[in-house]
Amino acid sequence: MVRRVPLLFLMLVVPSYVLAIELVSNGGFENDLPPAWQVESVGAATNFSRSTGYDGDPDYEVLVEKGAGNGLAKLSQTIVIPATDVDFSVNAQVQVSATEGPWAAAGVAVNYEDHFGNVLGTTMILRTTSACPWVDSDTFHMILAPDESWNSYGFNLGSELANLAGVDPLAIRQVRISLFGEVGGDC
Ligand SMILES: [Ca+2]
Repeated sequence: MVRRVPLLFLMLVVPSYVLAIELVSNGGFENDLPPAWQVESVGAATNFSRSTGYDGDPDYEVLVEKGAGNGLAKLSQTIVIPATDVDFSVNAQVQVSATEGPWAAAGVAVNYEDHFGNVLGTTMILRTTSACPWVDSDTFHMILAPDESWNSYGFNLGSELANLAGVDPLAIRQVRISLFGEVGGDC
């Protein structure tokens, strides 16, 4: 069972500016992961690697991977946003598999947080195996990656919040962007 999330680059930009301001630090992973990216590992068989070879271009990508056994691999960054009218975009290749019994999920998560860092809601771009118990709610919205190829994903945070009726947009002060692979179900 391997959950892989290679990422080419990740951007959060203020669209109303003539020259978009990129809010993500080291969003192209051209530099070492810390200090901009926080590494979190729970359980066995986690892997975080930078390489130029995960796709065909000469630039770096990052791989976040969680193998067999309950737990998660997560690479995240908290970003203060000036408003919710912010465009989020990411190039990612998301792969999941599981043997009978356990479940797996992998992808990119955006947590909407208040100024204390409390999580008000979450949007995920992800793939899951069939036994994954996660379901949409008024504070949790899943966007399913259509296949396991490199794809570009993106949304405007303000528009996406229409899918999260339980989140007060005016309370959002920061977002935490995570690349994650997670395994559950006691495999
Ligand atoms: Ca490359």
